[in-house]
This record gives sequence, structure tokens and C-alpha cells, in this order.
Amino acid sequence: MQTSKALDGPFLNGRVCLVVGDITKQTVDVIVNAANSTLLGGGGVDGAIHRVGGAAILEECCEIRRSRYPQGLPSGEAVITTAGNLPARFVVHTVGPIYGRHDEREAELLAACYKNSLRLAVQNSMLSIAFPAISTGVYGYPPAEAAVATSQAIMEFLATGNLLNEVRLVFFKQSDMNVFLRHHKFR
Ligand code: AR6
Repeated sequence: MQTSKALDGPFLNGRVCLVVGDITKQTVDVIVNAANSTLLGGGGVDGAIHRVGGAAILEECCEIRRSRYPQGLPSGEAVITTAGNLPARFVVHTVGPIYGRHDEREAELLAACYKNSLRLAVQNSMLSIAFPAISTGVYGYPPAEAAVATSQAIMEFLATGNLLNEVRLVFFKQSDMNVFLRHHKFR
């Protein structure tokens, strides 16, 4: 059951749509988690995904930490796990930049989050993906600036030729979506 409805767009020939809703309720192939480098859970989107998805996700995250990222997942990188009890099939976990902590590389790192997440989805033959507004909560990224970096990254990725037919941007509040609509660079 889809509990949020498309409120604006679509953009980029119908491949990008915007909704107001809860990322954990999205019925798509893969949802993206705004994780932290520990991959062990947290608040916000991360807390909601682990709470609804259940223990299977945390178990896989622990294994990824142990086998591939003992120092933690760096900002801008992404990994994929099962989605446990979520309606989606997979979860991509990516670590957004903490605003003001990366020597002005924040936009580059936020773009890398989106592009690496999209790349993992394509590599795993996914056709639809839903993103929250990465870094715009606890990590303090100004939503207007995030809209610019996010939309440019998605637009560049979709132009590379792939079968992804839905990139859904999920905003928690209508006011968040309105900021995005005023500042995005989709054309
Ligand atoms: N569905 C959709 N969007 C949501 C939801 C939800 N269920 N919950 C919050 N948002 P945040 P970050 C919005 O803080 O800034 C965690 O503790 C929220 O309003 O989840 O990347 C992690 O473990 C905001 O606009 O992610 C990290 O330590 C956006 O999603 C840290 O927070 C992102 O907010 C990551 O911070």
C-alpha cells in the first residue's frame, strides 16, 4: 500500500518524482538510509529504518563493518543490505557529510552519496529507488543548498544511460519539499 502521493514533478522525463511521506513506507525496489559511519543505527531516518526493518538489517550491517569497513563507512560511500520487514527489497546505506566538517567538500560528498547509491541500485538490477533528504536533519546541511547538489547529482547520473525508471525523493514535511522545489536544478 502506498501511503504517500506524488505532489509535484515529475522531472527528467518522468523518472524523478517528489513525495511527502515516510521513507519506511515506500514500496520501491530499494530505499536509501541516511546512516552514520558506524552503520549501527541512530536517530531520524536511520532509527526508523532499523526499527521497522528489524534485526536482519543490523546483522548485515555488522557483517559489512567487520569484513569491509572496520574503521566505519566513509562519508559519500554506500553499501547495500536486505530490507528485512520493510516493503522495499533492499536498503542502501550511505553516510552524508556533516555540514561544516569537510573543508568545503560537503557538496561533493553529498553528490557522491546520491551517485554511489544510484550506482549500487543499478548494479543490483533495481528499477526504482527512494531517497530521504540526506544530511538535512541531524547533519545540518542547509536544505536549499542540498537541493542544488542533490538534483545535479541525480540529473548527471540519469544521463549516463541506465534502466532506473523511478527516483523518488521523499520529504518528511511539505515545507521541506517546497524548499527543494524552489532550489532544484532539474531541467
Ligand atoms: N522518512 C522520511 N524522511 C525523514 C524521516 C522518515 N521516516 N525521518 C526523518 N526524515 P536525518 P542526516 C527527514 O537526521 O541529516 C542519524 O542519527 C528529516 O526531516 O535522519 O543525514 C544517523 O544515524 C531530514 O529532512 O539524517 C546519523 O547519525 C532528513 O530526513 C545522522 O542522523 C534527514 O534527517 C544522519 O543525519
